[in-house]
Amino acid sequence: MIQSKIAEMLGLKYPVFQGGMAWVATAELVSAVSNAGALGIIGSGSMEPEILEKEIHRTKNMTDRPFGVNLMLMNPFIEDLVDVVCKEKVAVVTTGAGNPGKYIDKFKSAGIKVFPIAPMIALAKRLEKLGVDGIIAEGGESGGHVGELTTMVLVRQIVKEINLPVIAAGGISDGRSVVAALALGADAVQMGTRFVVAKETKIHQNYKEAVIKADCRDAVVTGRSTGHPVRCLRNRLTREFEKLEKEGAPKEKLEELGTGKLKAAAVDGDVKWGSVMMGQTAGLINKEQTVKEILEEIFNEVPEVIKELNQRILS
Ligand code: TUI
Repeated sequence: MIQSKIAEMLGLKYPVFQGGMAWVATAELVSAVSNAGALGIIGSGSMEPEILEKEIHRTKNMTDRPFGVNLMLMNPFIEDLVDVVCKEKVAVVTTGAGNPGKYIDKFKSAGIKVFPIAPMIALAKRLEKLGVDGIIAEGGESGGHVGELTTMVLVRQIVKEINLPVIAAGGISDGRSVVAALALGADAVQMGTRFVVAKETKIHQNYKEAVIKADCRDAVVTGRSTGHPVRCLRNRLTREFEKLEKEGAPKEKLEELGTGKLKAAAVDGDVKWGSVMMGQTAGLINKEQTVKEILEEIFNEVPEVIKELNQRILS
């Protein structure tokens, strides 16, 4: 057992959040993660309110353990999605791709614990003042929409300057990287890419195979010029994107190229022209396992790594 304020607050066996990945984190994965003792989180990034409501109900039918919902703040239905999570009184909300400041009071009134994702210290400081329960410090190694700083620097800075539990995210996939996050002062970790290849994850097999085959350097960032950089597998889509960016194509044209591409990869299995979002840890992940196997493997490794460090330091 690892002492963790967040694990204690939420009644978790493992101090682990599963990243709330759009099209990937549906009731099957979320309930498997929560049932295994970590925190499953529904990815509502692509959902309309009625779909999210249904997904919450499906998850409630598959687990009695707490679970969360990730709200992607650029979702056009965000106001209604906020109302759905408050009505359903989910245990936890995480937010991404924006500042959730104006919704915090609503979440708190509904008794929901709030953990915004912050890719920079300024946002973390603003949110601390609004009474959030912790900060997910997500470094640029992660998949999907990324910030500029690395996990190593961002987590350290947020732990130093914020007086709240910090969840480290980005680049974490095994026992050693969990120990590294704890050494930086994180209270818990969030993992996305490792759960993409979980047996319970209901996405196209091509997507999982792409993660398993990928090298760390295959997960590239495109879209910096649009203000919404995204890390995903280098493929025909990213090459076309890079070409258009170099030519100085207008933002609208670039956004048009990206539209619907995550669904194309996750649902239709189009790993050539789809947006196969994955973090750099894809290069370290090489097999499909159940959620239980993933968590057990990681947390069997943690004490071994700490023992090894103790031996090196004391000898
Ligand atoms: O949100 C994510 N990862 C995502 S969202 C997503 S869907 C998408 N698809 C295409 C283009 C863009 C998004 C896929 N992956 N991670 C959390 C995260 N949040 N990363 C970065 C941020 C972030 C960025 C700016 C959070 C806050 C923020 O604040 C700006 C402000 O207004 O202060």
